[in-house]
Amino acid sequence: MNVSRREFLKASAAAAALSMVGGPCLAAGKDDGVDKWVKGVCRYCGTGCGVLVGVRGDKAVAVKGDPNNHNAGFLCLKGSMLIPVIYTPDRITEPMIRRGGKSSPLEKVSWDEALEFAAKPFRDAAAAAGPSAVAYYGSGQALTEESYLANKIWKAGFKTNNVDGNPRLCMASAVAGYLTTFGKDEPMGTYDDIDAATCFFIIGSNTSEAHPILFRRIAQRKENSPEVKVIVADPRRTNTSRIADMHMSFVPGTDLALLNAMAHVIINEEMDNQRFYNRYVNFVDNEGKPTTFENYKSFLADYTPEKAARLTGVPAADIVRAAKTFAESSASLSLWCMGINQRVRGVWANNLIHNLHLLTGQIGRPGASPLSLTGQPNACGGVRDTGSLSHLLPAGRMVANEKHRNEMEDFWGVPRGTIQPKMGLHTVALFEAMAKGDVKAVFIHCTNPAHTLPNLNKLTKGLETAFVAQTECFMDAETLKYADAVFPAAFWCETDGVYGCTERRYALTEQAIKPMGNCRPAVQILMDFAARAGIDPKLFPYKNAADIWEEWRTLSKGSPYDFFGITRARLKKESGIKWPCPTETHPGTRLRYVRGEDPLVPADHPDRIFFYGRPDGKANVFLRPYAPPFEPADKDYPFVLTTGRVIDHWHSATMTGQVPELRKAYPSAFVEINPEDAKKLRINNGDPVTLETRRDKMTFPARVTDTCMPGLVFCPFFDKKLLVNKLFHDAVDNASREPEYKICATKVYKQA
Ligand SMILES: Nc1nc2c(c(=O)[nH]1)N[C@H]1C(S)=C(S)[C@@H](COP(=O)(O)OP(=O)(O)OC[C@H]3O[C@@H](n4cnc5c(=O)[nH]c(N)nc54)[C@H](O)[C@@H]3O)O[C@H]1N2
Ligand SMILES: Nc1nc2c(c(=O)[nH]1)N[C@H]1C(S)=C(S)[C@@H](COP(=O)(O)OP(=O)(O)OC[C@H]3O[C@@H](n4cnc5c(=O)[nH]c(N)nc54)[C@H](O)[C@@H]3O)O[C@H]1N2
Ligand code: SF4
Ligand SMILES: [Mo]
Repeated sequence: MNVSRREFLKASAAAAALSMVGGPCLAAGKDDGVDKWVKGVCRYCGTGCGVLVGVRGDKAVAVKGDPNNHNAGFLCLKGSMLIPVIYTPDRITEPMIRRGGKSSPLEKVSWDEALEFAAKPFRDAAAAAGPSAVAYYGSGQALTEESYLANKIWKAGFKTNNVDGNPRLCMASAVAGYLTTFGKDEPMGTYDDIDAATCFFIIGSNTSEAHPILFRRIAQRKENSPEVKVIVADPRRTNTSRIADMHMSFVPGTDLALLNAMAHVIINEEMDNQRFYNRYVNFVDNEGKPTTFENYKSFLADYTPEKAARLTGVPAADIVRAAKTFAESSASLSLWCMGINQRVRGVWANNLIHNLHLLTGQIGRPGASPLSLTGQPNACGGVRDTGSLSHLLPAGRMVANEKHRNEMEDFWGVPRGTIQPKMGLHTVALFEAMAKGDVKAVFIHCTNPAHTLPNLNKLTKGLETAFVAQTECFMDAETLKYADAVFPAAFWCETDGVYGCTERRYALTEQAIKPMGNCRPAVQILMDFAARAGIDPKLFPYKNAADIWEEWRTLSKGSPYDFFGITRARLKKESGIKWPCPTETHPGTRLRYVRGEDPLVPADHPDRIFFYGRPDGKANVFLRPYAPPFEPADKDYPFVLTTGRVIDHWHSATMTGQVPELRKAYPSAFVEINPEDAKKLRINNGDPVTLETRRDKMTFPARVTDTCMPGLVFCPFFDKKLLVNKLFHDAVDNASREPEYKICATKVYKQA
């Protein structure tokens, strides 16, 4: 591959322009060649765009943006090219097993044989070594009904809390950030805030490539209202910064100091909102113990803009300007994603963003909100809300809380004491336990860990050692190499279920076509598997996903996640509803925690805002110091390697890689390197460049571009021929247990 900088810029501009293509993007035929349009949600990102799937005969032939959903009919390129993904010859359509162990070939077998072959090792492991010898590893791309069901089967059926999934690699720090600051997970704002904000603070999010349709809305807001300011804080000068009034580039990991310095400026320049925080905020130290505003102020004395400038590389004047813009705008909206979450101090970074809003009162008004962007289409609805992680239970409950366990046991009709009081294994610990033989059998659903876990050379040992039952749709998935039993899952519009996106919005994807070949909906697979694994079928008396939704909706009633009013019938008619939504006539909630907006705040509550997640109704401002990343650059490994996404590929590219147009846009991984560094190392565009870390080394084609500052290199992780995750350590945040995919130290040299 040999891309010149000009060609690259041209290609990215074209991609960006294409992602703004609106209206119908038919994959085949015209509107009039379609028998019916079936309502759904895009398969890909947490933007959660509404789609209409055009069906002719028994085939899906087209997809277009739903004009009645928040995306107003627009789709990005990936979303508009979903049809060829369904019909790729790479689809898995039959169950498969490996009879002779991991090195034997996958053989096609009947459903009965595959289910029995997979269930036996789970039965045996649980009988021999106890419930903690089995596990479920799920996904923020699974449908809500699937995750809710799996969580129930494992936690109440197998009696193990070893239920985790890829949201641990993604949203765990945001979850813990909302929990520690506000007492409950999930944002208070919605996409409507974009149309009201006058300052956007985008930090650690490449919105233009990872949430293109939201980026379109932000860009439009700015174009229509020139007074709107956009601040982008990202070590890389990504496409997102092209609409920015101000781009702050810093050494990865140092943004904790940047955020504290912004708070310092806000207080010292008297731009804080004392009336707001005196009423709605508790100041707490790093351990969460009460402290005072005065202590907070003296803690911040250490974070002068000048000091922060030396650490971060952002000029002090820029830090001051960013703080002023944020504090003084009529409505400031923060948007962040993996640049903040995938860090050993990801939770702290989340808390520090919340701090800025709580200090200035930029919260609880249209346009003023800390709005964490969710990565996957159903990480919020499917995993966070249903509590399908090793420390959670449904609707904001915690495994460690006896009252919460008892509530779930009573609701599920299992004896008190069934749900284990000990948290299960988080993702990295789970794969370590599999390697040690402590977890002997794992059920993997809708995720591709052999490609996307950190420190792959180490963590794939878990997949080599444990029995792996897996649902998949595409032969391209790397994890299949380790699977002992493979269940062909119905894909996207071949089945039905609910997704919950960034803004607490639940929306239904209706079944548009029959599952291909012998594929089955995952809820069916999970129930058939569990019955054979010896789980009492009374736990899952459902005919279909709609029955599961009905149970889950009922369970939410009266909880802080109340969406009892969101029936399937409503979801069929309406294009998504935002919870809380306690009754069938409630329109859904735009501003959570706000009196007169959020139905869970009593109408006669004395205060306008009520953070009901915490007992005293107040939010926490934390004193969180700067702390360095796990593996900063040093003299032996002098560069920082960061990883992330490109607009046209979805994670491991098992889906986007099936579409020739998307594949051609990014045929292979590459390494972005600054022109200054390239010159010193005599690297030209397209030259083979080796990255060598403490784990492994690998050679990528070079892209010489000033997207990265000197000393920083970037690789996308979509390419299974160049698994960049082999280079990464697996250090995690000690509160959220989310890995630090954004920072490791590396050598960089031209391959002779
Ligand atoms: N096209 C596409 N879109 C997607 C996905 C996809 O695979 N492809 N995946 C979806 C998912 S699951 C997710 S989680 C989201 C992710 O969406 P994003 O988080 O927006 O995407 P990333 O490319 O992972 O990283 C975002 C930015 O973090 C910056 N960064 C690196 N280090 C630091 C740091 O120390 N501090 C700060 N502040 N920033 C830093 C990087 O330079 C990068 O620009 O995208 C979703 N959307
Ligand atoms: N280096 C690096 N690594 C990262 C990240 C990073 O920023 N940098 N980000 C992390 C983040 S935020 C995330 S979310 C993870 C994502 O990591 P993964 O979830 O492992 O990645 P995907 O490629 O989305 O895997 C989804 C799998 O499900 C399959 N699939 C698709 N549709 C269906 C379906 O309907 N049913 C079933 N059963 N299977 C289906 C796909 O073929 C694919 O194999 O990656 C993490 N890894
Ligand atoms: S922005 Fe996200 S949800 Fe919307 S069409 Fe693109 S990939 Fe799909
Ligand atoms: Mo993610």
